[in-house]
Amino acid sequence: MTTEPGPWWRSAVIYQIYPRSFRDTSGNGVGDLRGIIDGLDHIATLGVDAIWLSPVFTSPMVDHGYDVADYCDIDPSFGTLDDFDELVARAHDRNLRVILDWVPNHSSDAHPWFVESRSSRDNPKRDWYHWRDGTPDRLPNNWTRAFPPDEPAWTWDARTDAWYLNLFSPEQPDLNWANPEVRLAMADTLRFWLDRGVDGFRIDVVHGLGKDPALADVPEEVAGLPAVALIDTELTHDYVREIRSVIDEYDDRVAIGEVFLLESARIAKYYGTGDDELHLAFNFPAMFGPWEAEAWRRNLDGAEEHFTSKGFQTTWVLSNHDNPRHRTRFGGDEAVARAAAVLLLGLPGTPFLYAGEELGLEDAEVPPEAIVDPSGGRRDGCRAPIPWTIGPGHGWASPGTWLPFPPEADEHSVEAQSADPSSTLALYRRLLTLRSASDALRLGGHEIVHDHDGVLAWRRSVGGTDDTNGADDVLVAVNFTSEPVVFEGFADWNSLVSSHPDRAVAQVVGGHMMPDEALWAAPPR
Ligand code: TEU
Repeated sequence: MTTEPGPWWRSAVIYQIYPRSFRDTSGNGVGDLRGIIDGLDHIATLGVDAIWLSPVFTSPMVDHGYDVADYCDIDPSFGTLDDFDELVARAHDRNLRVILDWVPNHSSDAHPWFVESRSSRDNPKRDWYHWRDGTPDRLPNNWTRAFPPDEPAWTWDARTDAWYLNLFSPEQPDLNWANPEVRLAMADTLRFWLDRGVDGFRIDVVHGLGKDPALADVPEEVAGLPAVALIDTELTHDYVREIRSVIDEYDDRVAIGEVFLLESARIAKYYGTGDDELHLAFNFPAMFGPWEAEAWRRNLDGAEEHFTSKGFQTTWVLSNHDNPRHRTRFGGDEAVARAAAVLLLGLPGTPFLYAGEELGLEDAEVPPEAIVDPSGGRRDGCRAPIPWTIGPGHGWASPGTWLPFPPEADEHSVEAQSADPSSTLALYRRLLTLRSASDALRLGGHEIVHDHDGVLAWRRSVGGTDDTNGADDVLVAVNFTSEPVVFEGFADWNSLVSSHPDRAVAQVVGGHMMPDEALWAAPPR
C-alpha cells in the first residue's frame, strides 16, 4: 500500500544535514559536498525521502553559511558547482530529493550588493538594505539583534554616517524586500538552483522579510527579545506569495519556511490559503516543550487545531542545528531518545530528522576556548561532527575537526551501530521501513485513544479503524514515565516495533509497557 495520492512532501521524512559537520573528505576539518556524496548510502539505507542541506553558498562563515556572499555559487570549503551537480544526480539516483537552505532575509556584509550599498548614499543599490540617518548616539528604534543577544539591531556605518539594520550579526545586514529590484534578484537566485534540479528550499527566517515601513519600536515589555521573533507583517505574505509563484514555475518542488514565531496560530498564517504561500512551516512550539504526556497531548491537539483542520500539513522537529539535541534536552537518557524516535515517526505530518539523531548523539562539550558560534556558543554542541567509524578521526579526513566530536563517539559511530541490531540506528531503520510500507503512518490522521498515567497513545489509520476491513491501522503508544505501566484496551495487539531493545518484535503487547518505552502495534488478525 504505497500509492501516493498527494505531493511527495506530504508523506516524506526529511533529513537535515549541517554540511560543516557531516563528513570531511578534503582534510580541512570541515565537512564538504563530497563527504555528503560519500554519506548518501547511509542516508538511503536509513530510509528517508529527502535531504535538506544547511547553506553551502559562498560565505565568510561568520554565521557558518547563514551569511551569504554569493547566492549562486558553492563555498570553496564545501567544494564546487560540479560537486553539487554530482550530489544532486547521485541523490536522485537513490530516490532522495535535495532541498537547499535559502537565506533571503539578510546577506553577508561581504556580498557585492552590500559592498555597493554602503559605498555611498547615491549608489544605485543604496536602497537594497535598510539605511537610516541619524547620529551615532541615537538608535533608529529599540530592536535588538540575535547575535550576540541584547545588542541593538543597528550598526553605525561611519562611511556614510548612517545606521543599517541587522537582525542577526552586524555582518548580516537585512535586505530591503520592499525594493522590487531586490525581489527580482532574489527570485533569480531561486531559479538558478531550480534549473539545476533542486527539489525545494528551506527558507530561513521567512517571516522576517516584510519590515514595518515606519520601523516602529516594539512594546517595552518584549523589547528584550530578539526583534526577529517579533516581526510578523502583512507585507511578508505578499513576498511569500511571490516566492511561491517562482517555485510554482517548476513541477513538484517544495517551499518550507522557517517561521520563527512562538505561536502555532501565527505560524499557520504562512500557509496562506493552502496553495499560495508555504507548503510547510516548522512548528517550533512543539520542539520547545518538555518530554511529558500532557505536553505532547497539547502538541497533537494544537496540530489538529492550527494545521490539519485547515488542510495544512503539520511538520515535526525534535532537533536541528540551532538547539541542543533532543537527547540532551530530555536529560541524556538513551531510552528516552529512542522512545522519542518512535513518537516522532508516528506523528501525523512531515517529520524532520537532524543528522546524528539516528545515532542517538548527545551534544558535544565545547570548552570556552573552542566556541565558534556567533550566538555565544549555545549552538556549538549540537553541531558536533558526525562520527562515521570507530577509532581516531572517526572517518574524517583531518587530524582536527572544527568542533569536538560528541561523547562516546566510537560507540555512537555509524560503523559500530550498523553491526548491532539493537542499536539506535537499527531502530530508526526499522521505523522508517515500517513507515514507508504503511499508508496509515505516512498519510493517515490520528485519534487519541489513551491519555492518562503518563501514557499517551493514538491510532493512525486510513480507511477507518474497522479492524475487519483490512484497513491500515497502527497504534502509537508512549510511556513518558520511568515506571512500568499497564495500558488497558490493546492487550491483544501485536507489537510492530518498540523503542526497548529487549522487546521482541511481534510480541503481544499484553497491556504492559516498560519504563520509558514507546511502541507501534497492529490490531489482532
Ligand atoms: O535561525 C533563526 C532564528 O531566529 C533562531 O534560530 C534564533 O535566533 C537562534 O537560534 C538564536 O540562538 C536561522 C538559522 O536557523 C540560524 O542558524 C541562523 O543563524 C539564523 O537564521 C540567521 O540566518
